[in-house]
Amino acid sequence: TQGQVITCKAAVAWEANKPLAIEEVQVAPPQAGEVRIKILFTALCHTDAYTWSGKDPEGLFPCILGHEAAGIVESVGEGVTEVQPGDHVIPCYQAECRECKFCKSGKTNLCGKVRAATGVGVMMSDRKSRFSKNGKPIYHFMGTSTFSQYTVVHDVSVAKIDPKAPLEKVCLLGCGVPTGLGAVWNTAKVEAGSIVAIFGLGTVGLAVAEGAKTAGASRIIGIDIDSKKFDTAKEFGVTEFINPKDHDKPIQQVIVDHTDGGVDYSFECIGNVSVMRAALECCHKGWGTSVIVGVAASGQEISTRPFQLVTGRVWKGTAFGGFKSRSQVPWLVDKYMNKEIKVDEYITHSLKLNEINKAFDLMRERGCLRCVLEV
Ligand code: NAD
Ligand code: AHE
Ligand code: ZN
Repeated sequence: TQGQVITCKAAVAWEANKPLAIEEVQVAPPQAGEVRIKILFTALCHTDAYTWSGKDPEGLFPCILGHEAAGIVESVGEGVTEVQPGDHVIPCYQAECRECKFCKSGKTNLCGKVRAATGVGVMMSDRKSRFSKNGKPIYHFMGTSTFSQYTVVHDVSVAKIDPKAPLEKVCLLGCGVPTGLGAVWNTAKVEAGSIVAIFGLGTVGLAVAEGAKTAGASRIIGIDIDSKKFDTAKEFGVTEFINPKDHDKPIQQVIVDHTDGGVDYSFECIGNVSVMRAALECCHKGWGTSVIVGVAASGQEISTRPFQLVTGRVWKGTAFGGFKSRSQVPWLVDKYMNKEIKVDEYITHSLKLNEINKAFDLMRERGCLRCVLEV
């Protein structure tokens, strides 16, 4: 198949909110600096649902969504040296070129090399898509497009991993789990003994709990409007639960009252701008730090009294938990293989690619964390 167009199945989002359609699509060979990957397993993340909803300002249709996956390199374009056909890989929506201003700064995991192209659904070299159906182009998504049996990505967006790792599990290390762990370890740098509050106990929030537990947090307060989340959350390290629906007072006040003035660190893992405000305002005066992880829709804005920051609270955000993707995803896979981090525990459902609409329905149901699709 090397050098040839591959026809394969993919779930195409033709329009916002219209059910995805399983289609035969054409996938062009990788050009210079590109890698074609046979995707074996992909999970669904709430960011896929967000873009599909039409609320993502970068959402373009028709497109092939998906960004939490694992597969095997099928072929590589000219000049690609770090991976070769047969390598087991995780596509990374956050690239790492190691050459750009961002990568060299030592201050961020964001990479500038291909971001301009991945934000508009094309490849960097010719600003064109490698996907088409009957000659009509279909946009890429987040530089990954994993809801397809084959995808083409930039070489700076591919992490080569231990071939012994089970791909049906480690696909989760493409987004949600690293995001939560890294929000604690890299972005907030939570110290032992800290009091932590987590808003939203989905996959990302539970991974924050796991990260906080390993960092030695003394109290881990989980806040969710779905009390069913509390039983599972205990297994991930949450020590106390608050359902805002059980209280008349604003949730930030409830937390401040419970913690002798506020928490050391808080994490918003929902994507709700009023909860983001509460997450900042439940932080302790003088030092409390709040990290925004959730993705909010186009047009949504955060607000608080500047006095909250004047009096020492810090507002931060994180993308992919601050992890350098190509360098650190393989390390996370090794940690999983050594049983140092959970992954299996986040997988509540497994389906086939052609059941993808059912998988999106499941995401809205209680008890669903990650659904993994066999592609
Ligand atoms: P999820 O839907 O599984 O989890 C969200 C949780 O929040 C659910 O348990 C829900 O019951 C709870 N919730 C909803 N509204 C609430 C409210 N008002 N108060 C308290 N709890 C509430 O989602 P997820 O997959 O864990 O993702 C969480 C967010 O993180 C999404 O916005 C996603 O797009 C974003 N995300 C960001 C990054 C990043 O790099 N920054 C990476 C992955 C995901
Ligand atoms: N196009 C969206 C951007 C949403 C966003 O912030 N994405 C996160 C990853 S979410 C993964 O589930 C991210 O990494 N952002 C950094 C980046 O470079 O996109 C919007 O709302 O505009
Ligand atoms: Zn995601």
